[in-house]
Amino acid sequence: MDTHCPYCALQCRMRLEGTTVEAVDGLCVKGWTAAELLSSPDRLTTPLLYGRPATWDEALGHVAGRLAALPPEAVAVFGGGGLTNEKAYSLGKFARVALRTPNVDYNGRFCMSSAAAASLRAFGLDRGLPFPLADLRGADTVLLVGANLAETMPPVMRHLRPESLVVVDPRRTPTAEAAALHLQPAPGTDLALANGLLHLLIASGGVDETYVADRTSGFEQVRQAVAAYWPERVERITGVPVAAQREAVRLLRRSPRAYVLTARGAEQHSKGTDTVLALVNLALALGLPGRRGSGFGCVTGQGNGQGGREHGQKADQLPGYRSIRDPGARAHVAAVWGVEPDELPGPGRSAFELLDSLGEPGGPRALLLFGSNPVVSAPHAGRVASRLTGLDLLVVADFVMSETARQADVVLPVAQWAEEDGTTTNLEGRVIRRRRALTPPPGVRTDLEVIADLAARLGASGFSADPREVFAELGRAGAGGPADYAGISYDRIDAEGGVFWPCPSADGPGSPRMFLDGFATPDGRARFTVVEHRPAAEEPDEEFPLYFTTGRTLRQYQSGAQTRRIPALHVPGPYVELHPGLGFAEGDLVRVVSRRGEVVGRAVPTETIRQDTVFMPFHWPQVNAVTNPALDPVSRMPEFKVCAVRVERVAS
Ligand SMILES: Nc1nc2c(c(=O)[nH]1)N[C@H]1C(S)=C(S)[C@@H](COP(=O)(O)OP(=O)(O)OC[C@H]3O[C@@H](n4cnc5c(=O)[nH]c(N)nc54)[C@H](O)[C@@H]3O)O[C@H]1N2
Ligand SMILES: Nc1nc2c(c(=O)[nH]1)N[C@H]1C(S)=C(S)[C@@H](COP(=O)(O)OP(=O)(O)OC[C@H]3O[C@@H](n4cnc5c(=O)[nH]c(N)nc54)[C@H](O)[C@@H]3O)O[C@H]1N2
Ligand SMILES: [Mo]
Repeated sequence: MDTHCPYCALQCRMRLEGTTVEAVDGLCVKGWTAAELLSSPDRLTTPLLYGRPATWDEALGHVAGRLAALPPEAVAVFGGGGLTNEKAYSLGKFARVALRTPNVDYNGRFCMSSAAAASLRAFGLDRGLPFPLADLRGADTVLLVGANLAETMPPVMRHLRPESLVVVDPRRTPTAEAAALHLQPAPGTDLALANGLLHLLIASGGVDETYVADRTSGFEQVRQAVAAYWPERVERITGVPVAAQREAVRLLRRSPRAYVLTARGAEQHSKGTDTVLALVNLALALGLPGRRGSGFGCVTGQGNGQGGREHGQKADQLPGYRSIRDPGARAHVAAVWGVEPDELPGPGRSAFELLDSLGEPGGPRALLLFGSNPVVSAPHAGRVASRLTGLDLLVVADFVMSETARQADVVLPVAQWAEEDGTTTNLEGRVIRRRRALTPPPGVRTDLEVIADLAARLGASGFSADPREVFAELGRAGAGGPADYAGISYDRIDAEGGVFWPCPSADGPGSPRMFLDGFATPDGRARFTVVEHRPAAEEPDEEFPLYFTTGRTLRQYQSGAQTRRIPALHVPGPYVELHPGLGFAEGDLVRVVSRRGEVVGRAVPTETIRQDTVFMPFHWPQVNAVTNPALDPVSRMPEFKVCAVRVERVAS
């Protein structure tokens, strides 16, 4: 059976023979071992009600009874970017129609919201990569800002020619190691660096003036603003030497075909949206977006990180990537759902704000959680864990006992990727099929079955558990919106090997390359935006003298709920990458302390990191005890990538 890997947004094709994985075109070690969790002894197969095994009828009856007794605003739903399009759509509809609550958001807020906000502002539309991934192969230069693709999406590396790569990362990662040029700024200073590169580009006469005049607006103000980012000042802010700044601009200037790409290193900041906009400014001045063979893009993260942000599991969104504030969108979607537009709730709280309000006065008293493990992955996780204990009812649907499921009153055992049908939308905007290769173990239900059953118990009709039916409905609900799937069907995906959205008509083509004839803004022009450097919400000081930044390592995935259970992926952790100059030895146990919490880990001294910065992959509990939930004002993205810490030796 041909399907796709359950992990990241690359969604590599794979073939399953029983539970044996065969690669179709190259997989990383996580993909090779993905099927091991299908038959793991850790697998949940029975609903749990306050810790004891229960029947589905008991468990769902209990949940429905408790939910029905609460006012709508007292109930919240939290989803995930790993859920299929069908699940993301059903979950948003369930919140608005069956529960009538505005309180629905998802972990994508932690992932790609800053990039999405910036793309919407600059291009009028957000599709992570507005071009096929394989286009990167033809590039003369790719500026990769805050992305460690050699570990987070290894198969992408075959599309990136080393001599074309310029990597911006506070660590000399395997990706930076493979690059022609590595710029190593202090965490939280990419915005100043981007403004500085634009300053140098302008000074060297490298702006594509024809493109700027024909296809953009707002350049004059940006030209004036970046005049203040002369290279010596940028070196003082970022630590990137003037010569390296000049070299980056030289490489970009002499490249007929170039790309600027961002990922979480640039985006997970309280100024993430502005940082992405600064990089968009640079790309626009070079004339890259919307030109064949060049472009700007954000490398989306989760398995359905793209589709997960389009179908209405976001607090401010209806299906088709429409705003829940837009009266036209409300009327259209309400008609598909068979309700009155006034019955649809308005926008709700963003992910961290939602989690932080749980059990608080005026906040929700019940939470339904599908596809996320926030006890490990949310910022200031200690506070989130204690908010969960203040709830009257916590319901978690998962296939393993995650750290969050452990705190739940009701745990619902659901099917895994290889046991269900559905679609995901990969990082290039290509809608693809996830196919059922195996029957779920007895006692296990699909997420769609759980949602449909609960909706029926709450008296709401029109919730199907059949993925094909849900996909067709999703196409109708999103028709006419920016992410238009109306012309896509399962059969068409099979016939064409995936279809790129927007695809409004069954007879018309999909859209692999966007913006070639114009941007999605009202005047068809891309917008420059004036953005200024500002410090991180928390900068190092005497008490907490080091930058703390977080991210990923090759063999573990996200909160680790899945990959920590696969023996072949074992990584001894948590661990702390730090510079040998700090005086710790390999294997020392160290405590990383911030104003919010602390975590103990194994020291891994390495020359590849800046001396003022320590790094931890976040795949283990407690790492997020340390991080800062300062939010970006536009995207509400938390500042996972920078806060201030001190590091102490733990007496062994
Ligand atoms: N192995 C593995 N692969 C994954 C995942 C996983 O958990 N494990 N998760 C998937 C998901 S959901 C996502 S979102 C993607 C994420 O993919 P990436 O964005 O590539 O991953 P991260 O490691 O979070 O961050 C990338 C780099 O940002 C750097 N960084 C930290 N602070 C800054 C800064 O201020 N500026 C700059 N320029 N860089 C900084 C870090 O050193 C790190 O090397 O990966 C996907 N793939
Ligand atoms: N410090 C720090 N924290 C971070 C980040 C960082 O860089 N640094 N990155 C952030 C980012 S980019 C992300 S995406 C988040 C991710 O963090 P989480 O939202 O916690 O994501 P996962 O660990 O993938 O959690 C998914 C959970 O749902 C289960 N699951 C998987 N698929 C399904 C499904 O189809 N249905 C159901 N019901 N359950 C399913 C899994 O078993 C697992 O328990 O973490 C964020 N947290
Ligand atoms: Mo992510």
